[in-house]
Amino acid sequence: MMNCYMTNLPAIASGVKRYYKRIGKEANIVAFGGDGITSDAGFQTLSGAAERGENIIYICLDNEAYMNTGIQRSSTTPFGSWTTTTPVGKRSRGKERAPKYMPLLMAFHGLSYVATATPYFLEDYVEKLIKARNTKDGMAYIHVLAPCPTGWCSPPDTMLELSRMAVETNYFPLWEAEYGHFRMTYLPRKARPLKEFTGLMGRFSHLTEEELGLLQGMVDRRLDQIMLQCEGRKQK
Ligand SMILES: Cc1ncc(C[n+]2csc(CCOP(=O)(O)OP(=O)(O)O)c2C)c(N)n1
Repeated sequence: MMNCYMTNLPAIASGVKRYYKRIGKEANIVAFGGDGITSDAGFQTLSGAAERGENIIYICLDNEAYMNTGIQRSSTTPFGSWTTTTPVGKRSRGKERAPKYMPLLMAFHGLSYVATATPYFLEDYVEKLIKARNTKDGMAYIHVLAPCPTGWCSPPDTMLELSRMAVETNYFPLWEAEYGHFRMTYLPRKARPLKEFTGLMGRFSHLTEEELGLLQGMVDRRLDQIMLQCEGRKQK
């Protein structure tokens, strides 16, 4: 176990892996980073390590804001969400921008393995961890939606429900890409209305029907982008 600066987690993990290789030891090196590290402060070193094909397992625990410094917005904070730096009041209605979708960005680096996961779908997550562990020829990246009741303004016991509803509403689709071959690992038979997810949290409670519609549009477009990758495979 080793701690490092936010900006250089992927570089440190790469170095540790290379050291073990040099002394002839097989070791799985697992890097855990928040969404702030992954999508903002450490994005450059992560992209570099991915492009070099470093044989590490990188797990992003995405709670959609910089939580331990006081709930500031990150690149993955969703549109409309309240955070302390995207307040809700007369002049601001939460985050104005769409989030950066890290898992697809990482897949487009040409990684050996990329997957999304969330704690409610635990068996799905475990299978993905096993595939990541078995990846011996490049980076394995797993993007985990890690609900944070404190930062999302919901009761403390709602963590698993948030995790479940994020998937059932298609807010957070579960998929994997093995060597560029995309596959949905779970697809709700009939998606639940987005409100059943957003309504569980105070961070979205100010949204009007119109704003919710905009967020729904972003959710739909993201799913379309993922499905396009899966279908591209079928056509071959
Ligand atoms: C180079 C650097 N800049 C700033 C900080 C201060 N800092 C510590 S934790 C943190 C927020 C991390 O957010 P995230 O990666 O999303 O993880 P979370 O707290 O949400 O789990 C920041 C800015 C730091 N440790 N190192």
